[in-house]
Amino acid sequence: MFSNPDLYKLIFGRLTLDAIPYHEPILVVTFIGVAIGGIAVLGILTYFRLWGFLWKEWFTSIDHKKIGVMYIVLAVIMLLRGFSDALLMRGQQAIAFNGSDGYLPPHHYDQIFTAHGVIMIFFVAMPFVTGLMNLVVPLQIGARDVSFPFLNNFSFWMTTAGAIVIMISLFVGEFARTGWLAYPPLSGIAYSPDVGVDYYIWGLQVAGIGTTLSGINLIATIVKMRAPGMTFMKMPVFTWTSLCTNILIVASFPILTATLALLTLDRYTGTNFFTNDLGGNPMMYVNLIWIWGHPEVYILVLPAFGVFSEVVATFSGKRLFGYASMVYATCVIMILSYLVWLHHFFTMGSGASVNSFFGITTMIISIPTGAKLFNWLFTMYHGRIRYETPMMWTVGFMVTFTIGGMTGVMLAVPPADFVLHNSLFLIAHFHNVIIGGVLFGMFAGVNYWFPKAFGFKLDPFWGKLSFWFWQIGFWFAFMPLYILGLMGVTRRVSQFDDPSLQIWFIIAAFGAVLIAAGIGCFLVQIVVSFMKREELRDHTGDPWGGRTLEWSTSSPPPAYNFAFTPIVYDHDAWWDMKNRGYVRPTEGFIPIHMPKNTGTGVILGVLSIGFAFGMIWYIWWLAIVTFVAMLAITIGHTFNYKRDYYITADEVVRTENERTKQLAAQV
Ligand SMILES: [Cu+2]
Repeated sequence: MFSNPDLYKLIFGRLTLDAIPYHEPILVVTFIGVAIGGIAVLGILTYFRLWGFLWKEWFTSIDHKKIGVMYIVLAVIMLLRGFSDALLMRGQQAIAFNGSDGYLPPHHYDQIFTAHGVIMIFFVAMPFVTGLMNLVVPLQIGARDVSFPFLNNFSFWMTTAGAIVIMISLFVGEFARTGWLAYPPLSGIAYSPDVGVDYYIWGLQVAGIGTTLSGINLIATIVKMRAPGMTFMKMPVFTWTSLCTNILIVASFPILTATLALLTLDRYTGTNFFTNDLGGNPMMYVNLIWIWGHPEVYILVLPAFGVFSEVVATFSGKRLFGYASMVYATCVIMILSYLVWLHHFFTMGSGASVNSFFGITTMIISIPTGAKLFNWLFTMYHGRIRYETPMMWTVGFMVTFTIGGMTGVMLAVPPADFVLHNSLFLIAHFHNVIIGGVLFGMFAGVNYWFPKAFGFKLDPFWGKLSFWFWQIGFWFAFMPLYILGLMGVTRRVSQFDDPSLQIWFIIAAFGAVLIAAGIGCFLVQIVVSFMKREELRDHTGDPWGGRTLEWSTSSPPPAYNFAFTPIVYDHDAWWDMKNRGYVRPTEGFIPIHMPKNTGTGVILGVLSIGFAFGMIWYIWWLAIVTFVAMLAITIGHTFNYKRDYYITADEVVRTENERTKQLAAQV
């Protein structure tokens, strides 16, 4: 069979043993590490017979709270991968001087910075944001779940499937060497004939389906499932930022899907959308990808802004200052984020008029962002501030993000950008706003809502230690890059000739090690908190003295969230209920209609990995079989009518009485 190349090709496409990178020592060591770790985890799950529990209670769950937690688990796992890439890059740049090649040859280094960008944006920041929105929004608006619970489970598994496709490229074949946005013509078949860019395309297309569908789901939820009385201007700020974020997702992710589809046609069928010749136009790709790309950065940071608004009001013990202006600022940022994309390539030569338009729109964004910052500061002003871990991350954000914002305004000035474009100054800037904004926001949100999801707080000692390592590590890691960028050092270079630059890269590498310690402390925080959960347990459901509806439920909330849908009179609905002397109902409970868990989402996720793998390696039979199977299962799922059940009134009574007892015990 193997002697017949045609038959071999028919079965295995372009997959050969050469695809296994056994000649790359770093990858071999990584593989052994991942294999041992994987076997250990599988062994523990099997030994403690946890598979059934995981399948029934988590993998097949259509409960928004559990799906939210699973998104965040995915984000943390991918953070470890994405950050190990960062450490590899920092290490390489710190030692590759004076003729030394370091330990990463250029073709490997290029894959690492490409994978780092792709993973951190699509498989760390996006799942983190989607996870928090899933966990919190239905509770904040007084809903039982999102509008389409099954679709929610399916969206999660498509995102996870995309992450797995990207991870497979580590050990079978190789990843793209194009940078995280795969600009053509480098990403075209002429310059990237191997599988790397195809891994990139199919990993993102699969995950993109999940993202777009969860965007639609959350918009429908926020618009249609608010508790009575919760008009738009009575929605919590986190829900507002989530609404704007999901509008941006639904408005921009289809552009990414279409752009990658055109690149796919160029690579698979020889069309010329983005080629150098035959009428192709690579700059059209660059425009399209940034028409998605810039809204994307606001898709990531708006929910973080929402987290900070909730945290600042709670830990200052004051009503959020300027609620209405906070809402308007969010909407203005949402709209403006669509009008600035060209600042990513002022150097394209589009002329002064076009550049100044995009320069000005970019600078204008700092106004609503500044308004938010002042609203947070005015909320803290004369507040009784409690520096719990979420508040530490929030104040750290205010300092870090503001500086990142200021360097953004510098880059928005076209003449300045002509000098700084694609330099390490730009690298420092976007890490400044993404780490200082998005990541700090996610850590603040996890520390703030963890007790709601699990019933106990996260350990504050390790939480604060993690915060300080991140905060200090960030400045050591990125301030040198600002300086190197001003000195004209370009991004994406794996070796340097000028020895005077080395000290800055060494300081930056030291910063990366401090951040690694911050991540380590976060993992220890999680483990220690589970071990000390009785000590950290919160029986009130409202450990921080919260203001919004999610704090009115028990922790964790029952599967149905609310036995009775609350009536809302204020955007601080729970605070208002507490002030009105809210009394928990103890009778009149009725059966609650609930959707059933289902394995269809997991199965479709697994099949989409098979489909992507078939497309990447030209194993056409595999792509066809999995595609047909996905269609059949989806259609079959729609005919499965036994997809719901009722929680009996007795069960509701039992759960609610348990809670009433807990609360009584607190008084
Ligand atoms: Cu931008």
